[in-house]
Amino acid sequence: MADFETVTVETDLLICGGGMAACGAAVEGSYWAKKHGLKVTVVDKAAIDRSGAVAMGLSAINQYVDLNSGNNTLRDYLDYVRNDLMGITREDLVASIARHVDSTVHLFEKWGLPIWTDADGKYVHEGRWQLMINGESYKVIVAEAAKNALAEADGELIERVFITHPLIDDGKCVGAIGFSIRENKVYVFKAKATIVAMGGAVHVFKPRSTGEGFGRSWYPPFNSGASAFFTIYGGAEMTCQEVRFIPVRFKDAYGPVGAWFLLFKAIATNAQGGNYMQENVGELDKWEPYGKVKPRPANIRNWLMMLDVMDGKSPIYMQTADAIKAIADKAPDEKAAKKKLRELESEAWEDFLDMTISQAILWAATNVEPDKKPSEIMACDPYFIGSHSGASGAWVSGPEDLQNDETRDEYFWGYPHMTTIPGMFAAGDASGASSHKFSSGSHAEGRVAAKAAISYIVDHPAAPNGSQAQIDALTEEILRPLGTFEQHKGATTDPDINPNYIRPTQFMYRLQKIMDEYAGGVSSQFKTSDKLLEKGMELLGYLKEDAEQLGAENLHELMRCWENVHRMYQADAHMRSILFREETRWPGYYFRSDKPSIDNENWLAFCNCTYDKDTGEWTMIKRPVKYIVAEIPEHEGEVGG
Ligand code: SFD
Ligand code: AMP
Repeated sequence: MADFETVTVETDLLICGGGMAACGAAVEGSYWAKKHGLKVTVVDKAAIDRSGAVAMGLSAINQYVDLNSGNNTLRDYLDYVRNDLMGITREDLVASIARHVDSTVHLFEKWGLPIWTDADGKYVHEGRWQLMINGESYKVIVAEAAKNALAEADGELIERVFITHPLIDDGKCVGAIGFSIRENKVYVFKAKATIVAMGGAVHVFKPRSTGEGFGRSWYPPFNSGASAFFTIYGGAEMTCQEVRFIPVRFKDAYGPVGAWFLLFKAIATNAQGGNYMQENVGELDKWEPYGKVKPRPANIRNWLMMLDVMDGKSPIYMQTADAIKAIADKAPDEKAAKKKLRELESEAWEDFLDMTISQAILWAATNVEPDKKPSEIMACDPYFIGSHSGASGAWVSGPEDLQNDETRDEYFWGYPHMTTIPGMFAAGDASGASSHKFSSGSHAEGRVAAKAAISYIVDHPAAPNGSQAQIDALTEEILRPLGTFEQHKGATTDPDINPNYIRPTQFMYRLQKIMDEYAGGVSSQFKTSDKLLEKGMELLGYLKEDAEQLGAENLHELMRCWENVHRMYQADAHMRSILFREETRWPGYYFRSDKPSIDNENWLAFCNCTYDKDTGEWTMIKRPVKYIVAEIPEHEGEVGG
């Protein structure tokens, strides 16, 4: 095996990831770091101009609370999120983000993001909380602002370095370790505070798109659970690991549906033309009180559709043509109607060209003209994305001013958005129980976390000392797959078939098969049970043993190895949490056939867990759900506000 050089980076604030949350943290963190003469370092596995979930762009900003208009209050947004997650949410965290998100959106516009405006110059809303944008270059614009802020504060950006593990010293987070995916270098980051912002996890479950379409997914396959593993392995308390997100998407190329349901006011029907949201309304009685709220929670919308699918009433269609016609028919005359039709057709295509290009390609490949015929939609494979309508992530402290006597002891421990490990903060998909933050809210959460991390550093100025023994042990473990492959590659004529090692793709297929069949994946119609989960966890145990035998031919494969180890820990936390929560609370996300109903009496609670890396033991913890009752102090501030 080639020799590896070790590069040690000493910094004050380390930001792991270069996506939406990290870019927010870089901008805000650099502002406060400059004031205190501190250094900020951002590290990403890719190039941040086009990295993470927003790499391809987006066609909407899904969190804009519009507080200044007087149309909405923070309380309105909290009620929306609490109901959409069937009661399980940290209102203090949702409020902490929601009171800053509008200012973040205004910054995006100042930095050059085209937000649609109407004839009066007002933002065009996709829905009550969502704005339409021309977002193909969204990430490039946000990354540029982050880079400028870093440069202005003498910070640094390190790209193409894959973070694998946290460095922990005496129960505190003192940095991170990883390796370059371009050169034979191990990177050791020593930091006084670290923000985890490496996104969520995809491909833990077998995707619907297999074979030639394997790479297709809605959430990006290159977000592979690094945040979850970093916090789990560091010993941080995790929350809502059972709350996966299953988005309904245009079939086989994963185009989002929000613009169609909200902006185009389209309806979806079963193959017989039946509107399942109306025809299955009786089912809602079973999921009180959340089944009856409006808008129906995202999982309930899924569930009513799945009932028709299980009844053999597929395909399910998004009635795009009817929706476009209904809007065009409102035009004053035929000429205006024709013009409106062309406008709508281009908006329909742009919706995907700005965000999920493969959907536009598949539409073209299957002669779809959205103004002429409907398109199939379906429920996707499960994702772990705490920033959308899922909730999985690390358990973090709320801001002090949003606590009350009920919540303070449970939800506040010193620094907003800090995990239970001192010096380790989390934002975006990395932090849990604060759903519906999306791209803008993740950026805002990164800002809040960075400001808090700088205060933590000012209060704890001592230089971090990651133990050399820990660094050496982790370096050996990180590089081991390269040695394993090198040592055994000659044992067979086909490098893929070798009794001495398992290659990362084979490892991932095995993980996905276990999750798909035992933890309620696509092929088991999202259903599982205690017996299935227990068997799945037994098989996951063997996979964990086999992880010792991972083999990597080069740096790219080494990254694939660690992506899959990260996915495996996300899978483990997921199965344990579904088993721990003895009810079905999110039909449409997963259904426990041994516990088929919601139990608000016993399970209106958070399902948390911790992992001890030294013993390999998991501990499950039940935490109370407490809501904010008092009037919520609003706070609108520019960077540094
Ligand atoms: O409608 C490592 N999202 C949407 N949000 C919106 O506001 N509007 C939309 O229209 C949205 N739509 C949408 C969305 C996402 C996707 C994929 C599609 C459509 C197709 C959601 C947002 O994108 C999402 O909420 C935020 O991006 C989450 O932000 P954050 O920061 O938690 O994750 P990230 O941006 O993916 O960044 C993660 C970064 O980490 C890096 N990384 N770096 C080093 N080492 C490792 N081991 C790492 N692992 C990962 C990544 O490279 C990345 O830079 S709609 O469909 O929902
Ligand atoms: P999606 O395209 O599914 O990611 O949704 C984008 C945004 O629209 C998210 O905020 C969703 O919660 C919201 N949304 C999508 N479909 C509906 C619907 N049928 N009713 C209300 N909100 C929706």
